[in-house]
Amino acid sequence: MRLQIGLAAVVALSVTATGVIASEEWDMPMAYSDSNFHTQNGKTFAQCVSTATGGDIKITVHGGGSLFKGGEIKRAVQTGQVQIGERLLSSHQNEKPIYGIDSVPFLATSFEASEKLSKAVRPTIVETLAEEGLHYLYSVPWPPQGFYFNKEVNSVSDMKGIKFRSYNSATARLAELTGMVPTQIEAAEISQAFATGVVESMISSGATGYDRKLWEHVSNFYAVDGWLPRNTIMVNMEAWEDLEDEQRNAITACSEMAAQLGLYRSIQYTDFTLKGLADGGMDVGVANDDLVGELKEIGAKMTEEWLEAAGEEGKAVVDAFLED
Ligand code: PCA
Repeated sequence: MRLQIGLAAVVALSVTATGVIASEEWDMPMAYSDSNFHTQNGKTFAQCVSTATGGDIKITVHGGGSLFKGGEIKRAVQTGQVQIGERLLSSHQNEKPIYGIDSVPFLATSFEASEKLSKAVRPTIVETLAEEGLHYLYSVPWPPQGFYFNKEVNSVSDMKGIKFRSYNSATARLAELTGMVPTQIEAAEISQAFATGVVESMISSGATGYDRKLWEHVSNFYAVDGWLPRNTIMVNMEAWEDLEDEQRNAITACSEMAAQLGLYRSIQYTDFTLKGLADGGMDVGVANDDLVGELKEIGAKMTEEWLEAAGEEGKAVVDAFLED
């Protein structure tokens, strides 16, 4: 008799549990083209979550800015229009300077350094995002940044007056300090902006130039390895808190997997896409030492400006990163 009661209790409990674990369908806007490794990685993450939760949480990835454009994604997640999304966090540096730490020129210039900086800043970013109603899941670096020009460029003076595509306030500032004229344009709109002559130059990864077939518009790529900006995947805090512990654990495990896989994909994509630019007909090389020297001076000025904006909090992270 006692045993029967026990069994009944177990059954009731699992029914209740099944009742509580409602199935969720989440939309995940991403700003970059479907073929891009970030988007592919987001799809792997979504698949992992679906598998790990036995299909209870289904995430639909919307690539190429098709659901929300890059600039709208953070807000869409914050306001609960979607539950999850990916954003280049440095584009929100004007809201919170700490978000721009990965775009400080010449601070972290390799994949290894990018990972180290990301680890050092993570607690601060987690906290800052939480204050904004967002839960941090993981971030993935873009390949190192280099310049695209439609002519040979050997010094900063060669850049004067060039119409430059920026993607965050750091790239706009870099343009100003090199005498170029910046216009902020999302990656999804790059091809059109170059085709119509709105811009004629940019700094980005080989990956984005390859995705957008930049060889149709420009002739030269100069590797500078200025920095490696990162895309961050974040969840609306209420949606996150509404989940069961087991579901959060499953998503956290998939996030860790996706972070590692994304890093690997980014490294792989670096040489592949630089070769792709060359195959497309571009002159792909490394910026000369004089030019790099001039850019580093500008970088030092921008580092100072960023440290001033980011205050004690930013300085503590940079110090920890440099000491490690
Ligand atoms: N591609 C993105 C950000 C950095 C990168 O490599 C872009 O150009 O918008």
